[in-house]
Amino acid sequence: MMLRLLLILAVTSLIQAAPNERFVEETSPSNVYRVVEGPLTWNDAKAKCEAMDCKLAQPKSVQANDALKALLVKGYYWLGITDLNHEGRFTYYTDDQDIVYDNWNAGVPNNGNGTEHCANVILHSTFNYSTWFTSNCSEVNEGGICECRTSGASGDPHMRTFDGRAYTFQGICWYTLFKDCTDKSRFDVTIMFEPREDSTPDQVRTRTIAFNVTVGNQYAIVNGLDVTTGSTGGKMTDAKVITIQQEDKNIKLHFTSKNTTFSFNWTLRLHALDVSYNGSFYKGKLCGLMGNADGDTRNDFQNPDRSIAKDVLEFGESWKVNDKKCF
Ligand SMILES: [Ca+2]
Ligand SMILES: [Ca+2]
Repeated sequence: MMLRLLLILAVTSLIQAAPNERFVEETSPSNVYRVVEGPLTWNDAKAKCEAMDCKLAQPKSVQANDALKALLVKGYYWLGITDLNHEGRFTYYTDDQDIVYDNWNAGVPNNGNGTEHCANVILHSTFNYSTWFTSNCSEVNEGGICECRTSGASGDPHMRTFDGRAYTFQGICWYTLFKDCTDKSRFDVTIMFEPREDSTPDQVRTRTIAFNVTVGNQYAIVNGLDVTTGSTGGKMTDAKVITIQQEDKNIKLHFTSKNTTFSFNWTLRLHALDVSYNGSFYKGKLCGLMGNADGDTRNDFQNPDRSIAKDVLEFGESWKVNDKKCF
């Protein structure tokens, strides 16, 4: 019993530790790379990624590969690329498609002594380079790199809750993306959707154009690439200030409440807002379009009164912010 409890604790802390991660903005919804530390065989690494509803990484561009390399400390980390199915022809393990990008080290892949069928990426400690190699899949590496879809709003807009439930919702104007649903609500995040030009009377399509973060008496409104921050003059809370970094057409925003850090990555080009958090206090205590973050996808469509909505439309519309004007 004790051992079992310890094991559960160990697994929980692994998840909550939110391993170092890096967003990849080339896809919509965006991917995020996360390192799982080993020692791990290729199958171990694959299983660890899949347990987080992710897959072993399949970088398909220089940018993606750079994002992944930036996470490495030192050593070999598994990738989701293999020639197990057909010697010499490397494919993505999830769909067996030929790889479209590679960063092989010179002379690789060469199948080593005839047993090297799984790709890994190394950060060389002495020479400070990182390229791809192959190994025997049952060897242990320092870890693996997982590729995960992020939560948030993107594209049409496609929504993905904190617990990983994906859905499409076509609301117009402001909605509660998520908020602190405890009695002492410390923050809320709202998001604005507008109709896209390619909408027809029969089918409205929308996109995300702005979001608003309010933490205690501080707020930040991000509208396209315009950022407005200020104070509502209300009471101070224990929540820390909102921090914002702007890089080209991309805005990163963070805030911390109750030892939990919420991170936003806004990519204007894709109209994609990715959200993640690190910390355990808000498990099951959030509400809004991103669900309650209790780890269970089935109860994510809750209305503000906590009843389960009968469909996506009812759920989405129940989170409309009625006292807020559209731009
Ligand atoms: Ca091989
Ligand atoms: Ca849930």
